[in-house]
Amino acid sequence: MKQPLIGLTCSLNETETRISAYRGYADALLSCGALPVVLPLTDDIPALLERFDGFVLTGGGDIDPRRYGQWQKPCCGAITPARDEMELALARALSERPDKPALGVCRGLQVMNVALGGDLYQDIAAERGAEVMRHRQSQPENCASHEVIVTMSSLLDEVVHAHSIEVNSLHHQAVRRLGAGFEPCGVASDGLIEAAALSGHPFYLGVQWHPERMWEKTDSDRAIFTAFVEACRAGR
Ligand SMILES: [Mn+2]
Repeated sequence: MKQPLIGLTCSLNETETRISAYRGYADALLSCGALPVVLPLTDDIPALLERFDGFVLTGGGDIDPRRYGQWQKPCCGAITPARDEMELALARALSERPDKPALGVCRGLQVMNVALGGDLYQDIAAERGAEVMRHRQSQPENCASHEVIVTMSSLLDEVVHAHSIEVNSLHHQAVRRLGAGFEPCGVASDGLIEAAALSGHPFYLGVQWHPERMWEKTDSDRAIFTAFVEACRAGR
């Protein structure tokens, strides 16, 4: 059986001397029969599309708000312009490639949304205040802290086969206005968008939580990686 080659976008450290990816992505993908590779920061997106069967836009820090038409507020966190540049170009290119599955995790969901023309809350607590619940959990990262209601017949529903799933929550930003064609497929009970998929694309899915920290013990999170790898194997 074909072992899909999966590119993982990298984090960049503060001194911009190291690229890395959280180990859970690699372990989850290996466990599903894929071969994950951490990508460099490059503007040669066509070369990546040529070689890799699918891509994970990984978690990380905040996107420069200028990328979505806002000035940076004090509540926004640290930004990494070089990473924004590469990931936004990749996410945009992937939106036009139905044969290349894309999975966005946390920042990755936000990158997908901004690439499609949407925008973000720079800080949920500062901009939405008391009307939303706590999305930066105090529990350990591999424990669920809130529910996500799954949109019936959405891609997420096809993947997890559930009306509701329990997820961890390690974010301070969130999708505000959705980009073109990006449709919500999971929402928290306070109404915040927790998952979205690009209509017309077989597998362009972003989730606001971190399945790479839960997949070993949570069926719905393991199912996300399994379905993604299956889509990469099929080249759809
Ligand atoms: Mn959340």
